[in-house]
Amino acid sequence: MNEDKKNSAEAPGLARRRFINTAALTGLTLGVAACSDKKSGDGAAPAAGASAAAAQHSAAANPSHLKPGELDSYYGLWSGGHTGDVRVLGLPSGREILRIPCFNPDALVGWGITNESKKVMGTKADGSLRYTVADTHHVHASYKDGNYDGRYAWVNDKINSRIARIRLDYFICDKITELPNVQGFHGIFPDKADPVDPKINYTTRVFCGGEFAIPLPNTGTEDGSKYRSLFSCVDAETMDVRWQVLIDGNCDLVATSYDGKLAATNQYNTEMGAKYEDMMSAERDACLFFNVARIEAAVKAGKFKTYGDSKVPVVDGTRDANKDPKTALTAYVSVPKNPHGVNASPDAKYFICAGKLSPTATVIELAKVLDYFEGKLEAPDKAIVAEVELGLGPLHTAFDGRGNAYTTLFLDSQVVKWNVDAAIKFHGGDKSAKYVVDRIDVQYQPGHLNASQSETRAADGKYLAVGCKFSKDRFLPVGPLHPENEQMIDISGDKMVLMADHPVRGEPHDFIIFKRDLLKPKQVYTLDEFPLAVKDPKDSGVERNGKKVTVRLTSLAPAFSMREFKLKRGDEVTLILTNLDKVEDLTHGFAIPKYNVNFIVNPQETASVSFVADKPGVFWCYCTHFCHALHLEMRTRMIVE
Ligand code: CUK
Ligand code: CUA
Ligand code: CA
Repeated sequence: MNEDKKNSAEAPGLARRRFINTAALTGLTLGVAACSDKKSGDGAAPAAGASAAAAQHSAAANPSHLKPGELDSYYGLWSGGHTGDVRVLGLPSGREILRIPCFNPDALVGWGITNESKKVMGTKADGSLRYTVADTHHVHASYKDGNYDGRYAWVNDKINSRIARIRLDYFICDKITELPNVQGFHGIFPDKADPVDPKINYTTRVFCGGEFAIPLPNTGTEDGSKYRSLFSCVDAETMDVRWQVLIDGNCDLVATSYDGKLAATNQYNTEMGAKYEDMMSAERDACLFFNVARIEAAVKAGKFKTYGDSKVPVVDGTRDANKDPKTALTAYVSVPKNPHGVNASPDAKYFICAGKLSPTATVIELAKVLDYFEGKLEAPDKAIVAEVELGLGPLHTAFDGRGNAYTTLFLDSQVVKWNVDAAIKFHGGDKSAKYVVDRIDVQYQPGHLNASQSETRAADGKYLAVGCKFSKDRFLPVGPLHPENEQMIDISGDKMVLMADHPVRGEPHDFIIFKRDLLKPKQVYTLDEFPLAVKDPKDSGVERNGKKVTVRLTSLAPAFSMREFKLKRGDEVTLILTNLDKVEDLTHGFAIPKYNVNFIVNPQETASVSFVADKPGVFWCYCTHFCHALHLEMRTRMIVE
């Protein structure tokens, strides 16, 4: 792999634009060397990669170099992968500003330690956390009028099929829902409008794709032909699962239309294979469209089943049950071999599926899909308006709002910029239409990419971030585990220009980038947000009810409201701490030695912990978050008699 990639980085160009043949895919991991010699006919294919290094921004004019004290102009929300969190970056600098713990415990804030966070995360009967592993891939935010409205973001947990919601006023996870009868919950996308009610021009649903088929209900059958995947709809406000659709094949990523009428998932396993050879045996898979209004009408009409313990209505979206387009809930548009990624263009007209094992991207016109559902188009495949070659291993696509698409080529280690209208012309027979506009080498093996505002009607074509899965030689070596390389590219001109490399802690997948003025974050909580708030230091104290003891405390730099508090061995203690400091950035911590307790309270925040006082002694509870010149002196004694 090293040699291949080195060679290809040094000598990019036409020779590398090749088909992947199926036989070669056994060595898929970066199997560039195994490709056939056939050249792609992508019409233009300028060998622009070679000039990329030369064209890098000079340091002086590089927009990613902010002066000290200068603020970024964009927020980026990044998934954290199997760290289970969401990261907030400032762009174009690429500086990481915050990690928002969601599914996994987090030592900085005490996520998974406090009762409040445990309630969000979910606990077992004994009060311990239900899960402490997760895998976040896709972050998307709530919409209004085709742009982000700054209310929420959602992220998936692929391991345990959970969806988490993040409040974008406080940048905290406030709800987590586990999807029933689903494994490998992967793609996620909020809707942007209601399919029926024009007054609802904002997000009310979040769609979730189940990637791994399982028996329904999951009884441990070995017979893979009985396994099924479900596509789920979660209520954006209540976070309840509204309905699910039984489908043929699997779900991967998810996209939604701007009119709210359509959701779609790309399918790489239409074969419903249990082994990868089977999953790649068909020449074409699909992009599966859901008619949201019809599904909800079917649920209302009681045309559903339920599986196992779940009460969630499941409608039938299989091919056999949906042959009549005029009543169909679903439409399967065929897409070449194991597509990965489905992305909605900012002009609201197209969904684009990348081929992954095919060097192509498929452009599907949404108006035609709607025509199909009205019986005005013979077959779902007639909605395909372009299928063009881009290069090896196309995965994800972003947009600049000027008619251009940017697709990652995993195997080629490139981003290709291509013009959607020109691709449609080329596909329509105009072989003079040059749809490939530019290519740039990236370092290395890009997965997701996204451009500023790309997933909104307000795509602004300024910056493109590329999530390179391998960084290899781009940073100082730190042993066998490499960071990933999030690269920043300026896409404001005709040519893409590499601005910066950023090492990021593994293992992000997807991200969104949007203008900073779309968010109005609050920096101080209000006491009333917390039912347990200790609003006055005078309310501090130890309240005993048999063995159950409640300790109420406040913090105000540089002291806690009690200098010491007394407990008896065996007490079942709940300790509630309210931070009465109102100053922005004045956070306190609270650690109890030998009791495995540490958490923080932000200004005007209340948090609580519960534990059994099973170890006698004197325990210096101290402030762990630097707050004041007397931070080290900020302590209280817990005396367990
Ligand atoms: S998937 Cu990771 S690179 Cu989970 Cu969005 Cu395509
Ligand atoms: Cu309070 Cu440090
Ligand atoms: Ca397949």
